[in-house]
Amino acid sequence: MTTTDQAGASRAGEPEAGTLEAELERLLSVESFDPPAGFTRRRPVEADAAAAAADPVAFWADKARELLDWDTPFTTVLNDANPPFYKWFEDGELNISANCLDRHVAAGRGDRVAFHWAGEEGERRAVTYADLLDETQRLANGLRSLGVGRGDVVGIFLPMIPQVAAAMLACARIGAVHNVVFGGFAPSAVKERMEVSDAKVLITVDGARRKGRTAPVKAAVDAEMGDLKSLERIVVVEAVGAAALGGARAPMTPGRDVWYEELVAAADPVCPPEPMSAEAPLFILYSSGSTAKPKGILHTTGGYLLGATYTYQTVFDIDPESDVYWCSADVGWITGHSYIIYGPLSSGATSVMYEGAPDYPDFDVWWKLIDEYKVTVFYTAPTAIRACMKWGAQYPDRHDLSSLRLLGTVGEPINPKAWLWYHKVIGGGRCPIVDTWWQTETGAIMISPIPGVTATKPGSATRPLPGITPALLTEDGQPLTEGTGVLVITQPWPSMLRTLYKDDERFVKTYFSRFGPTTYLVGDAARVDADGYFWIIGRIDDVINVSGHRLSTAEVESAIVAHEAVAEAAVVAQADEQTGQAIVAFVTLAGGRAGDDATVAELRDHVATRIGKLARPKRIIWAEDLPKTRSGKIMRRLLRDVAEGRALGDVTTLRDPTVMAALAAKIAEAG
Ligand code: 6R9
Repeated sequence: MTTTDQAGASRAGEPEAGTLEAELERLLSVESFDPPAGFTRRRPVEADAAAAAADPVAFWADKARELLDWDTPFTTVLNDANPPFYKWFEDGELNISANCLDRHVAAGRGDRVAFHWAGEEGERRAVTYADLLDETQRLANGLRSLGVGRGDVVGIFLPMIPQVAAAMLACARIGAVHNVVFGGFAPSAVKERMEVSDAKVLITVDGARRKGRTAPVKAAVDAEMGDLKSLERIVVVEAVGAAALGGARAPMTPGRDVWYEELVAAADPVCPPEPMSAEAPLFILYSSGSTAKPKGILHTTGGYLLGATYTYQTVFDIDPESDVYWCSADVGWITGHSYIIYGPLSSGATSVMYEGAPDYPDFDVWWKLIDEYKVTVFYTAPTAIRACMKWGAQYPDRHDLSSLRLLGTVGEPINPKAWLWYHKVIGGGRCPIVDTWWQTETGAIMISPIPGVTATKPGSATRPLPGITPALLTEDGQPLTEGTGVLVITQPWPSMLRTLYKDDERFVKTYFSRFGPTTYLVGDAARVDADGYFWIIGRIDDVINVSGHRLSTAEVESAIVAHEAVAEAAVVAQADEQTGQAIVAFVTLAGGRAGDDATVAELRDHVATRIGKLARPKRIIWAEDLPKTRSGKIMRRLLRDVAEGRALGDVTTLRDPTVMAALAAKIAEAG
């Protein structure tokens, strides 16, 4: 692969011929990409779409029998008597950890690697299915000895280490409900989530490493959690040890705290899996929503596992014999739950689990790991791809990425330029890209290309998967076959959320009141084109109305970042006397370049040529960095606040809270 560093390519808006930049510019005019000729599917899918279209409920029943092992077969498939409280496979019983572990070991595949774990300082560890089954059984018994049983909530606050998989599966084994909190959250956020979910036990770690430093997690947890009544016990993984914590092991409170390693070593190694009702709660996950109070999204056993397993195998076309899969998300997000833990393990696949950041010890660490483990399928987020673009193609170019056969993205709309960069620089032009649209609430991927089958259009998640029925409605609920509208799902699907934990009322109000109890309100706006392809525009509140024309922040952002000087952009609306709303763009330039008036004019012209004059940003604010949540989503709400001169709201959920102060200072300076 010969590519050129993009920084070398920019000359007054005209990329030099033969450079990567010129090639990306050229590709921006290509609307649709057929499945690459060299890509051969490993799993058949032909029959699924027709079967699902003919009878979705029967389709899901067939898949549930084919893909999952049941202790008690179900006789009813969907109970829709009391919408929106749907039940799937309700008289069936199964255990998720048995589906993820025992059945593979029983079939003689215990030696297969479940996780190739890569530590931040270069450590390597291979965890086989047999290893994980052993640890899961012991931990399950250990948790039982601490009084955890069916229906009890167990908090999990762990970094990306193999114990996090054992912790989740141990809960599933004994019917406990896990509540994983992203390891990057502050202990106060952990406390809030433990409190609202009545967690009885918390599994955490002595310390967590990040980019060469060690955070004393247990000490910080202690400082917050002290007075929490419901929390009876804390289990502590000794991941970093005394030396990394300044000489002393993590503080332990006698009678309450127990070392994970001691608990596991002392436990009975055999723990038969509990047969669970298909509708038994599996986990609660607090969503990174745009409102202040987090929503405790509740998923149950059978339908969730079916959704995760079916979509994992279909969308990532996984052959567990030969593929090496890597999802770079954190297990603390739904993507980690469904596509690091449950989908891959239920399928018996081999994954990479990486502890660290993409830019430590150097910007090429991801590509180094892909080369080392010969990763075949890689799944990441657009924001990460844009960061890699900013660092430059020289980092991936240092490594052999020819093992890759399929690439995926998730989390936000991907702008065509990042899509094309991913396609060319990482995928070498030969890997299909699956842009997967879904949510914490949906449990599993809903709209996505099927690799090898669906022609892709950069920026579109393409078409719904079999058995999934998205639709567009106008503001007043009229169906739209083409154009822009509010995205809904018209029929229940197995992996849908069942409720918000202990808050049925908010569940109904949030998702099933605007268009009635049988129509799921997604919260995103979308466009459907003449080919029936879905283009997710963004959250409903991210749509900007300029002079009566609806524009999406994502669309304008995409146009801005298509300019070769731009690394990243976020667009928000600002109230405007003339046009109702006006567009404000926060822009980070590539290569640390500083913005000037000429660049402002150039960017405005650029947007005008790409979308139209009315999409031109009224203001462009140069930003060294943009405010992002820890999962990498740009917090436009905060940008609206600074743009409109309001006091800064809560910035504690930001990955880097100082970003906002820097932006506010910049705006004050500009007057
Ligand atoms: C899986 C996940 C859900 C929201 C969703 C939408 C946005 C996710 C997307 C996408 C465009 C994609 N989103 N995937 N937008 N294209 N491929 O991210 O779950 O954290 O709950 O976020 O993310 O706005 O509504 P979650």
